[in-house]
This record gives sequence, C-alpha cells and structure tokens, in this order.
Amino acid sequence: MKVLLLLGFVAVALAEVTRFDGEKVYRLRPKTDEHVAIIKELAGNIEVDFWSPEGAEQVVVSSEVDMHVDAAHTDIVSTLLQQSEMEHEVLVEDLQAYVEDQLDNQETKAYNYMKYNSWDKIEAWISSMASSNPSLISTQVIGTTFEGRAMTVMKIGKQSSSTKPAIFLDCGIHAREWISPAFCQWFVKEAVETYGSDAQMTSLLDQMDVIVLPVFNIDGYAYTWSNNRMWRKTRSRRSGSSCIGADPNRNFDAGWCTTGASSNPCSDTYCGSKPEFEVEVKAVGEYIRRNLFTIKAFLTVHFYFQVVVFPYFYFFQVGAPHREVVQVGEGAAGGLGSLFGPRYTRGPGGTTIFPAAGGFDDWAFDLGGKYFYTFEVGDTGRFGFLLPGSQIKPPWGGAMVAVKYISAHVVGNLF
Ligand code: 0X9
Ligand code: ZN
Repeated sequence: MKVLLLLGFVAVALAEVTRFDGEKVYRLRPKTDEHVAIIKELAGNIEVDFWSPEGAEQVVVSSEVDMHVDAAHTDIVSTLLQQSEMEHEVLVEDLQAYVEDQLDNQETKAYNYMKYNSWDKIEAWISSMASSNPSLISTQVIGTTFEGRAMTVMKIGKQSSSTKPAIFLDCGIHAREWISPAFCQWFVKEAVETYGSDAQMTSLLDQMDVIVLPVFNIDGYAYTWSNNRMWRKTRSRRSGSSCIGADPNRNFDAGWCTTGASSNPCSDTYCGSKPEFEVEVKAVGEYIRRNLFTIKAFLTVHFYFQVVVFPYFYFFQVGAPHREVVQVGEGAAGGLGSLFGPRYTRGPGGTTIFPAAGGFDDWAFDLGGKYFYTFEVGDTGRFGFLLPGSQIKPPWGGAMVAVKYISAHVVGNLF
C-alpha cells in the first residue's frame, strides 16, 4: 500500500514538470506598423511568451522581438510570418532540447561556479562562504519567502567598528534568468579571492560593504528547477484566482501598475494586488528603508538584453537625468561595449528599453538612492534564457567590469 502511495506521489510530481517539446522561439524584426499589429494580434489570440521585450505592448517598429510559441501554434505562426514577409529567424528549434542541454550534463552533487546551482546548493554555499570567511562576510536573514524559505543577504567587506557605506547588489528577481544569481555567486567568490591582491577590490571592500542578495525570488528560482524552467514570477497564491505569483519587479511602489505591467494575475508581468503585496518585495523594501542612510548605490542584475540602464522606467524622463549618473552609466556600458561589441547600450530605462512601472530601481531611486544601475547582461548568440552553464563566463565578465567601474566611482564620490 505504502509503495503504491509513494508511486502515486512520484507520478504526480513528474506530471507537474512542464516540458517544451517542439516549442520554438522566433526572433522577429517588425519593420512596419502592419508587422507590429500582426505580433500584437498573435499575442491576443494564442498564448505566446515574449522573452524580450516582456510584453506585446512593448513591441514597436524596428525592435527585435524574441517570442516563444507552443508546439500547437508553430505552423500557423510560421505561415503568418512568411505571408506577411516579416523578417525573422527561428532562434530555438526545439526548446526542450535547449532546456536539457543547458545543464551540460552536470552531475548533481557538488556546488560548481562554472555551472548553474539549485537553490539548495546556493543556500548551503551561503553558509559555507560565511563560515570560511568570517573576517570578510557576515550574513543576515531579511525575510521569508511565500513558501517559507529564508532570504539571506551577505555583507562583504573589511570589518569595521563603525558602519561603512554600502552598495546593494541583488540577483535573481526574475526566476528564469539563471545567469543573474550565478553572477552574484561569482562576485562573492571573486571578492573573497582577490581581496588583498586586486587593488580595486581591496579598496572597495576596505572602504565600503557590498550587500549581496544572491537570489531575490527564491521560490520562483526553485520552481524553475523543479517544474517549469520558463517561470518568471514569485509563487504566491491569492484568493479569487487560480493563477500563481506576481512579477516582483512590477510590485514596488513606483508608478505602480501604470505602464508596462499587467493587472491580470495570469500575466507574466502581473503587478500584484497592491504595492509590496509580495512578501519578498516587502522584505527587501523594509531592509532598504532601514538601511537607506548607509546604502549609496544599487546594482541589480537581469538577463538578457545587453544594457546598462537607470531610472526612470515608469515615465519618459522629463528633462535630462542627472549628468553624473549618465556619465557613470556611459562609462560602465562603454567598458562592456569594448569587450562585447556595440550591442551594449545605456541610458534612462523608459526610453532605452521600455517603460515598465513598479520596478525596484525606480522605487529605490525615488526613495533617495542616487545611483541605481540595472544591468541586463547577455550573450550575443542564440540561447536566450537557456545559455548553457559552460558559456556563462563572458556575460559575467561583462557584469564584473561594470560593477567594478561603478563601485570605483561611488567609492571616490561618497556623499
Ligand atoms: O522588465 C524587467 O523587469 C526587466 N527586463 S527583463 O527582461 N529582465 O524582465 C527590466 C527592468 C528595468 N527596470 C524597470 N522596468 N523598472
Ligand atoms: Zn529580469
């Protein structure tokens, strides 16, 4: 009997895993208003998942649109694209194969910086990094996720009897952007290993603390490992809807739900029932409010445009943004561009990528944070969210150049 029950549970667990056999990702280059209208109509009639930009409303003439289509609709989409003569390519032929390849056949036991790591491994890594580097790392639990996981920040810096100014670095606000948490972990490793030998890192950690939140949206991240690799949101349940989760980067109180966000709980950019309704967002919000006087800069890492952007995102900037903020963003993106080519752009978010309200960046900026840079790191190739673990190093290198550039400026211009 027990065995039967157990088998039943295993079957249910397996049945819940989302597979992507025969699903494709198209890269579209709409050149006319008619092309844009076709994409929007498609999104209205069949379920498509925009990888970038993150919603049909953000598609404009001359943009590049990566669109994930389920197996049942690939024929009709291909026909429509040909008939309308819209420039396009099939970026991913069979999504399931990419999902499987992404793990590079990694053996599941050991933690490995050069591969992606599950939440359980990351959690154990946080403890072991802190206990083996007590003079540089301390940890603090800042909240609990909807599903009960501890949200821990790692404070990296030379110990000091007085409170030091700090930089807040967060990763993994969107569950499926695996490269982002991988970057935060790599940053911590680099910090620990190069403190004392790398002049820039040593000066940074002597004068400031870097407060790292390795995974912002832990429940979502765990769900991308266990059930659905393409999940983006949190995993909160709400009464009155069977749809789960909200986009944490639409749930902050900054022009909340006015643009580039959806009030439909089933949407990937759902803004939540009210600002800071998501417990993870509230936890981070409260931590920042408590520590605002020491936090001098914010860096948040996404995947997979190639941009360094800064507020505002919830409206088109009226007048020029602060010159110094622009210059530092330019410098960081310039460094990245020299390494990775001219696709790296920079500028105020609303005009450089797309307007989207309720973001962590705009919220912290409105609260008084002077420097807030949002990195979208990415590869130049065809993998989108499914960049294989073996290829994560170049985008990290890019993010590192930008983080160091911005940190050096902040250290030299403490206010
Ligand atoms: O849409 C987002 O939240 C980010 N792009 S992503 O493709 N990684 O989802 C961009 C965030 C920019 N900031 C704001 N919109 N506030
Ligand atoms: Zn993102």
